[in-house]
Formats: sequence, C-alpha cells, structure tokens
Amino acid sequence: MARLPTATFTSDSTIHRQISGLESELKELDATLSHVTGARMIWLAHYEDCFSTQVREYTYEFCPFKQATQKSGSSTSLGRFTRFDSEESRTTLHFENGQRCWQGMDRKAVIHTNCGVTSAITLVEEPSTCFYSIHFDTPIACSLSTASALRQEIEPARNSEL
Ligand code: MAN
Repeated sequence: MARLPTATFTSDSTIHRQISGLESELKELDATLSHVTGARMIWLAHYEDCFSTQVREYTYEFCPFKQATQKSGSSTSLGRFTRFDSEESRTTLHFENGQRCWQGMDRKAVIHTNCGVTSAITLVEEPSTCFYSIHFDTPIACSLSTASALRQEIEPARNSEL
C-alpha cells in the first residue's frame, strides 16, 4: 500500500505567535528606519555591524541601529538606539534608556563621529556617572573636503608601498 506523505503540522497558535513576532520586528524596523533619511541613509552600510574596544576592565560595544553595552563579565546596557543628531555639523548617534544607575538615572551613550579611513572606536569616556561618550572614526563621516585631506595623508605611504 502506498504511504501517504507525512504532513508537517503547525498549530494555529504557533503561527499566530510567529506572525505577531514578525509584526513587532517590522514595527521596530520601521521606527528605526524613520530616522534614516537623506544623507544619513549611508549609515545603513553598518546596519549589521557592531564595534567594540577594551578600556581598562570594560569592553564597550555599540551596534549603530541597535544597542550599546559595557561588559566586564556581565553585560550592562548603555541604551538602545533612539536617534541621529548633529553637533557642530558632525553626526551623533544616541542610545538611551540603558540599565539604571545607582544615582537613579538610566545609562545613556552618545557616539561622536569623525572622518577616518576605517570604522573604529577611538575613545571612550564617562564624562558624568553613567553617561558615556564614544568617539568613532568612520569613512561615513567624511565630506568631500575631509576625504581629500585624508587621501593626501595616506597617498605618500601608498606610493612608497608600490
Ligand atoms: C559600573 C559601571 C560604571 C559606572 C558605575 C556607576 O561600575 O557601569 O561605568 O560609573 O557602575 O555605579
């Protein structure tokens, strides 16, 4: 007798759970992408990336559209990405509502961007308790004029390699 193929049975409630999971993922993505307009769209190049550096006992990490953390054994949230802004015509990325500090305030972090040849954290400071300031070099922050200044800087080194 021919055997009937075995059907994979997924219950209604599992499907509903999967759909609402996907819906909330979509909502989150929509909220994130609403900050990304015009020239800031170039930041999407780092959508899947995270950057980290070690400072004394802590590893600091941030993922541009997601979260910032401070790790030393356990992981402490420095906040979730809320928005882009700019300070003295440089782009800043803001992370807010991180883990509560003993003083009562929620931890938060701001990323200050600078034009650089590669994307990397160059400095981490805590200017006031539980407020973190991270300096980040990236080609994304380069304007045409800063890019040509950088090119001039690296050109002699490249030429001597040839
Ligand atoms: C931890 C770290 C520090 C922070 C203190 C505040 O040790 O998150 O960066 O200053 O908590 O109590």
